[in-house]
Formats: sequence, C-alpha cells, structure tokens
Amino acid sequence: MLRSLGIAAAALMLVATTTRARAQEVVLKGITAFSEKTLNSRGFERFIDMVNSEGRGKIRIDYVGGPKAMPPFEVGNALKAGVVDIANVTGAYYTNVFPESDAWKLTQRSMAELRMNGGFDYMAKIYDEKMNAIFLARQIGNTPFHIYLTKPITKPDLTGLKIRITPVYRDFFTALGATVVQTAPGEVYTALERGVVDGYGWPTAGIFDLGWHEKTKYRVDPGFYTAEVSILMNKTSWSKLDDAQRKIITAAAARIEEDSAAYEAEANAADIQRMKQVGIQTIEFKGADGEAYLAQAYAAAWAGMVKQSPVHGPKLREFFSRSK
Ligand code: 173
Repeated sequence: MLRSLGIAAAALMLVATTTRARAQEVVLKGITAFSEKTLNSRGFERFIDMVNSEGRGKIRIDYVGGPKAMPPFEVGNALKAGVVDIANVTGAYYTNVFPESDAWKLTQRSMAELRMNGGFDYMAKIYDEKMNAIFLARQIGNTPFHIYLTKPITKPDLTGLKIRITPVYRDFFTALGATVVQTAPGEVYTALERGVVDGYGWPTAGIFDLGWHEKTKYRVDPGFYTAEVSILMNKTSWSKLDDAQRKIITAAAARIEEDSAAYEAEANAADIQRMKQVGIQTIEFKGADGEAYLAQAYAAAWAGMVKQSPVHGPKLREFFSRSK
C-alpha cells in the first residue's frame, strides 16, 4: 500500500514536471498573406525554420498557412486582434487597420538606414498605437513593382484599360487613366483569363509562382516604388515572452532582413530572364520619359498618403525619400 502510494506520488510528480516543461514552450500561431512556398512567403518560412530549431523547447511557431487559411486582406485585423500571433504580410493588405501601412512602398532608403534615421521608429510607434503590433523584419524590400499587360501601350497612358490593383497602385494607375479593380492575388489568374482585366500590378519577381506568365504579354519598365513584405507580431503575445524567447525571435528577424537584398536580387534576375524566355516583351520608357514616369508614380502616391494621413504623411515623406 505504502509502496504503491509512493509510486503514485512519483508518477504524479512526473506528470507535474512534464506539464510544467511543456508549459514553458510557447506556441505562436503564424500566418502568411501570400501563397505558401511562393517567393513572398519563403523568407517567412525560413524565419519559422530558424525560430523552431533555435527555440526547441522554448518557443515554436505553428504555421497555419496562407490564403487558404485566411483571406489576405484580413491578416492585419487578425494580427491586431490576436487571432494570430505572427504574420507575413504587406502594408497594402491592411490599410483597413491604418492607412500609413502602405507608405513602406515609398522608401528610397535601406531599412538599415531607416533604423538609424528615425524613420523606422516613427513607423514602429504607429504600429504600436494603431495595430498593437511589433514590426520584426522587412523580408522583401529591394524590389520594384511593374505594370504587366495583355495589350501594348506606347506611352505612359492606361486610358481605356482595366487594371487589377491593390492600394499600392491605386493613385498612380488612376493618374495614368486606368479603370482599376482591386483583388487579392488569388483572383488575378481568372480575371486575366476571362478578360475582366487587361493587366495588373506586381513586383519584378513572383508571376511564375501563380501561373500569370501564361496570360501576360508585356512588362512595363522602369519598375517603380519598392515592394514591402514584413514579419509582424502581436504586441500582447510579444509581452508574454521571456528574454530568451525574444532573443530567438529578434535574432532570426535580423538575419532575414539582412539576407533579403541578396535573396531578392537573385529572384529578380531569374524571373526577368524567364520572362524573356517565355516571350513576355518589355515596354520601356527611357531617359527623360522614364524619369517623368517615376516622378509621377511617387508624386501620385505621396499626394494620396498625405491626403489620408495629413499628420504622419509629410513626416514619413521626409524620412523615406532619397535626399536630393
Ligand atoms: O500586388 C499586390 O498584391 C501587392 O500589393 C504586393 C505587395 C508586395 C508584394 C507583392 C504584392
């Protein structure tokens, strides 16, 4: 009797210990706004692998997936509410949380420089106040956007064309005369196939991931702005982590941001080459025409940003713009 009581007590203690050990491993729910294993998710997937191997027994990210798990334009609200703890998403997809999120596309300085010049801190404060979020790493930040078309143009004029957009492109494409249709990436292929749109905005790399090259005839150069995809964390979830767990997250985030330039350069070069191979033609505005096109792109977007955010817009413009 005594002996079996002893065994029972020992067993109970063992259960208590394992429960406590398990409770120390924090599990974070992670989501991406882009399709799994495609270009714009891969940096996040590398980040998860790093955290999960470095964090063994301390912290783990449970990757719930991409747009099949949650519509891309809802990821920002889900992160804010704590429905997910960590997210891979671009600012254009959560202007419904705060409009300044879309300003990252207008950065003409590196993230390293913005982390020094106050621009990063200025944005981080907005993330804190308006999204209850921590900005961990920009994992895409060295790639421009382009107009992709099924019909040719001879000058920077989209009059009569219907173009798929997100908030990234709205002001610029509207200024160029386009009729714009906002959709998530998941709807672009069908929209092209059915002729609902004559083109779309997208960064230099990634169109092969989703099969859009099959329906694309032209890429317009030069590229404009700088695409942004970043890893964000809910601040309440962050506040529950201990120092060791936070260190694992911030170290992995720093690595991803540092590696992004090389990762993107390689992906962009490969996709430009592949576009040439599949017969996608380049329509290029050269010299002064190209400069005017880019100037119009930035002017239209900053005007839109300042209109939506009269206080922060002008401050962000100072931090983000290239010094003249
Ligand atoms: O075109 C888009 O869906 C978009 O806004 C975007 C932003 C960053 C990376 C890829 C796409």
